[in-house]
Amino acid sequence: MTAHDTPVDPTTTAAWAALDAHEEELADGSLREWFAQDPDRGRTLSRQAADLLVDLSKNLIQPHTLELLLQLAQETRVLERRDAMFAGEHINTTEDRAVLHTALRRPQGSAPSLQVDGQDVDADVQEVLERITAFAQNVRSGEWTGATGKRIETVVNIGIGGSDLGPVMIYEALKPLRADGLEARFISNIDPTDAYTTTADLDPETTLVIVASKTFTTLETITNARLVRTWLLDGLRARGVEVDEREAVAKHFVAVSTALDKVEEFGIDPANAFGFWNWVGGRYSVGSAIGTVLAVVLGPEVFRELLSGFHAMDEHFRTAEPDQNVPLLMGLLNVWNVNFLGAETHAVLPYSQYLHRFPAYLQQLTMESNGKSVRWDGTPVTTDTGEVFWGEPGTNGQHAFYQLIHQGTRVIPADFIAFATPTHPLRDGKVDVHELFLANFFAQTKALAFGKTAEEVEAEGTTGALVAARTFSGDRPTTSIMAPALTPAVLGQLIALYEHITFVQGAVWGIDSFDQWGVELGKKLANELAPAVAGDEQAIAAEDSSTAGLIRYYREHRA
Ligand code: G6Q
Repeated sequence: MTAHDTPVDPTTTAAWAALDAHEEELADGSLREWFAQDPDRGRTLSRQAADLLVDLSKNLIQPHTLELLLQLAQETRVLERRDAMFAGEHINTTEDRAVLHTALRRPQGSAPSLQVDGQDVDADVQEVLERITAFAQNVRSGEWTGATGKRIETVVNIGIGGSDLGPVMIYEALKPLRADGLEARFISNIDPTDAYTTTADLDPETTLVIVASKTFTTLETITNARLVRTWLLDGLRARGVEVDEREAVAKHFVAVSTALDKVEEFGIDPANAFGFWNWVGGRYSVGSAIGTVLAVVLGPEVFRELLSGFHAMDEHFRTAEPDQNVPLLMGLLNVWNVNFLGAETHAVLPYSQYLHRFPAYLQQLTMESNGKSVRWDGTPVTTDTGEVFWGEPGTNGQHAFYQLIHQGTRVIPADFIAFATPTHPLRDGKVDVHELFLANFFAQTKALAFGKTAEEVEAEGTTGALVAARTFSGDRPTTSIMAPALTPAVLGQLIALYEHITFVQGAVWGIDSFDQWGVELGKKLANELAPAVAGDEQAIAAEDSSTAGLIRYYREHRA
């Protein structure tokens, strides 16, 4: 396959027609029936991918559904596209780029080495990784100091979107592993509140700033970087430090970017910059130098363990047989849920407080990748694409929006994620609180699958109209994902799992999951509106009546 081949229209395949007919047959069945008919269903529909156990059995599928979905994958040439991605073909057609986040995770010495567009990708990756490792060690050991000779205590990462969400999510997830006396903070929003509140209580003498921007032109990031540079220089001066600006910036600012020329223009010494490459998409970049903040605060060994987890899932996706290939099956299952069962959203519900930013991270990964209406050859898509991803950690969600998942009118497939070993094994008297927590996980997935019939409600003594209100239809699809513990490697596996699920969906739908023209538009428009917002009457008058009215409101009411 070449990356520019016309995508196969999935709706014209034999598998699609068969899935349509199959969906009608299945509509008469139920999870209660299917579990009763096949007492081994839980096992036959479970799979293992690296350290993850993935139980698909509480989805609205029969084993034959998976066969038909795999046929759909074959007819839409998903695995050929996967191989093209791993080989470095330019499958990001609208930007004419290779898509090689998987190369960031290849272990040192992988053979044969990966050559793409005339570059030894493996050598490039290892070189940057070694520089990051050395830098992280210097900061952690105290060898690297601020301008006044004090060791670094806080690393502030300034970035947005793909240059923020991954690092924040992973930092939050692995916080227990951070070094004593070293913390990370993140500034992303151009709302000045973000820069202000994040730096308000920091000591500039012990603060190191990482400006993370692939393009180094993003308005939010460059503005925030300038704000923090001013904060830093003013702060040092206020302490009576004689500031040589260049020297102070060199000691307190490093950069991560693919545009090293722009880094220099900003005033950061290129010797303090870590590069990556245009074949790493922003939302796929946390395994690149974008993860430098993690290598510093969590440690380079933790960062490498994370990469090894990513790689384990990459290898699973690249080599596992289709019927055992978890990202392939889960991606196809999402297609089934969206295109055949009519799901419009997908909940991700981690039973781990440390994963509280995981749904937000996945929102960018999945929705920026597959929120598209045209295919990679510019023709319109032929069916619904990208569902809305959302979620919150359990059990908090149970006391809020789960009501709609249990008894609402919409089908909401949900992924439940949990870990056997707690990070903090607390007891409440004799009760192991983690067991209480997991009991909720098991209870919810069970209730969603099997519901509660009117007879069961009546048997408890309920009568009249209340019976209907207390009845649960069941047949609400869920996937359960379990792992031994939330280690860096397991987290890497989980992230790569969702990356590849997203890839599979995009490949079936024929879309370029690696561009983001919708984001580019927003970046451009905000810059264009700046004169009007600043009060240029002619510019305001040129706007539509709604935008002009809102800008005038702002100008009149600003205190
Ligand atoms: C990700 C998107 C987008 C990007 C941000 C930041 O895939 O392209 O979220 O990461 O807009 O861009 P920079 O890293 O270039 O500042």
